[in-house]
Amino acid sequence: MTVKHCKLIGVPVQEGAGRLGCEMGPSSLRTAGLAAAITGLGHRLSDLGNLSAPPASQVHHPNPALKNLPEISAWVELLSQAAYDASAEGMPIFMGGDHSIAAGTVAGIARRAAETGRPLFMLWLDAHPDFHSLESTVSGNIHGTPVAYLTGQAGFGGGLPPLRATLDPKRVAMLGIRSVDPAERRALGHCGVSVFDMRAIDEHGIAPLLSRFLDRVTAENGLLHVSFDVDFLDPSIAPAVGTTVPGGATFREAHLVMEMLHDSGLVSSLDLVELNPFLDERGRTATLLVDLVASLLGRRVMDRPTWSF
Ligand code: 4U7
Ligand code: MN
Ligand code: MN
Ligand code: MN
Repeated sequence: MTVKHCKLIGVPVQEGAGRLGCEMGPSSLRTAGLAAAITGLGHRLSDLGNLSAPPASQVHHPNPALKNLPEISAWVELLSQAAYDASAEGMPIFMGGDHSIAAGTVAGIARRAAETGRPLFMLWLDAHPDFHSLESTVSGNIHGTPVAYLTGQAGFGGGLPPLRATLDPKRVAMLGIRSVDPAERRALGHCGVSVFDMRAIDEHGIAPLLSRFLDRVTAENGLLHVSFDVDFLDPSIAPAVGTTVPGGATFREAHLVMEMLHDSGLVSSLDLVELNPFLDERGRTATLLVDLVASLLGRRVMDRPTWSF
């Protein structure tokens, strides 16, 4: 197994979500034993601590529904520099925080990738596509917008910082999608993102969908960022999330995704977002996330193959 240098970066942001609590995500993941799970697999670990909230930016946007735009805009600016710096070496793991943090983490990673000349791919594991613009969002919760921002869609000018490098929507795959707003559906219809919704998973199984995407990353010698929203998982196994949507990924589907990602050797950075410890039941969601990260980093039952047909 390849030894990785994992860098934990806590990002206590909750202003992008509709309710309080995601700020405690990094603490909950540490309490559930994330560091020990990583070092126990033989990897090197640096816990870089939590980033501190920057002063709010002076930004204005005509959509009156938007919540906490000056705070989130400042976080995105700070995070894109932090992610750029952290991605010079090793594998950054961003512990959110709500999903608005991806607007910053992936912006920084994309800038780094552009400099290295390798194409950046992104796997978006979520119940939601988070494909609103600042203009189309109805809830005004900015955690519903990062993918549209990162792929350079219109409707962010004057609100979030300009991107130094955008992500090619054709290099984005989404898995687990089951709640899409009308404006998102329209925008996704013609932009090139691969949306594997729950129906696709039911019909084809999660493995062939994922392996086709991973083959593309391999063929282009790409880097792969994984953005893991807790609501990708079914709420029956992961209750600690503000936006529960029934019919999510099962325990085994989620582990299989992580195991396949491990075997691909492609993952270069990771977000763990939307964990709301205030809504958890005796830490079970945080513990599940730690176990999923362990699968991503090489924990396995047996060394394959130990069977044949
Ligand atoms: B998450 C929503 F209306 N689309 O815009 C919105 F359904 O990071 C949800 O994926 C956004 O959890 C969910 O508020 C953002 C809603
Ligand atoms: Mn999300
Ligand atoms: Mn979601
Ligand atoms: Mn959510």
